[in-house]
Amino acid sequence: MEKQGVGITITQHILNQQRKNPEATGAFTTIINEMIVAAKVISREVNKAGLVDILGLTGRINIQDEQVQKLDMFANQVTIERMQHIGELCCMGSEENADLIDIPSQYPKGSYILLFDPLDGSSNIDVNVSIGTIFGIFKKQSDEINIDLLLNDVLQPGIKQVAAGYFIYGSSTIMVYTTGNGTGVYGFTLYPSVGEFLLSHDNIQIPKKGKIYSVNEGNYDYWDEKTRALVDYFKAIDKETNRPYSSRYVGSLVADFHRNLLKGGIFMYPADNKDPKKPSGKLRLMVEANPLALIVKEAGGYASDGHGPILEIEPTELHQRTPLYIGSQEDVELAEAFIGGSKVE
Ligand code: AFP
Repeated sequence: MEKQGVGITITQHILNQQRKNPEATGAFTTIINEMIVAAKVISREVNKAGLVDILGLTGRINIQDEQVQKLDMFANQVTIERMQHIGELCCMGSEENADLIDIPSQYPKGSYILLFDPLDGSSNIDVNVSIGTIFGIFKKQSDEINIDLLLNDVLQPGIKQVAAGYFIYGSSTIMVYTTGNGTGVYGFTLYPSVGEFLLSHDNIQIPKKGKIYSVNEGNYDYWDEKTRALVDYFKAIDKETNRPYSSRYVGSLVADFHRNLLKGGIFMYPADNKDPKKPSGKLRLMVEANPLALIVKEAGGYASDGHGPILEIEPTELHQRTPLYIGSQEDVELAEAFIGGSKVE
């Protein structure tokens, strides 16, 4: 018989996953459900951004020394306000806040830590290119409740994330998430007419090798020789290895990552010598690289800093940056061979 319903909703999917895990308490379902509410609100604002006076810069500089746009602040505030009352989080960390964000005393605290980039790719807001929200969730390791002492619990390697995901606000609004441990990666599309995220990408698997490389090649002269050799390799003509690769880069990590996750290929943000304050490149380990690294691993791909797995980096700071090579397993291993110096062309 033909299905009369709307398909599998995200809530239904999470509940099904939860039932497979006898230890699950439902906390995760609560966290994700509230993230979805925040994302729906952000998505609505992004969609009407061209119509109201919300575009443009606030003139403020954030902790990363970048100009903060109004929608970034809005997305940050909405996420904090939606997540602080649910009783499952002990603290949050946002790309937009220098310090950890405490849970106000009127709300109960839980044992999970939410780290997020509220609006990734925000320099693309004004030009209608897809932007997104990225998040990773850790479980607290200690019994600590004092916010000043919680940083040690937050600074865990990415492999310890209990879940990670992202929302893309583009031609449609999409959510992709994983709960790690071989449970797979699932994508849901927001159907505005029913107001629900419905399963649209079941058990996503990234091709082992791709044909796309994504990098800001304007930084070529800021890279070291090994990085340049890697990019030259992707561009060189060689029928046997299916080269040259195609170049695709929009400058929104979520959008570039999502395309390569579905089609295969490699996204890179290498270390460079453009800014002495950022020798490891631009991207942040805790709110960008780690969540996407867990997702790509679950989808059969790989994420590296050029020398080893992103997920095994022991963080030392909330806002630390890392070089990032992420995507199809064979392409990222090839990048490691170049960056590590074992492959030279
Ligand atoms: P913005 O949020 O400032 O637009 O930065 C986006 C981002 O963090 C990431 O989404 C992109 O992949 C990367 O920076 C683009 O950086 P470049 O403009 O240096 O290529």
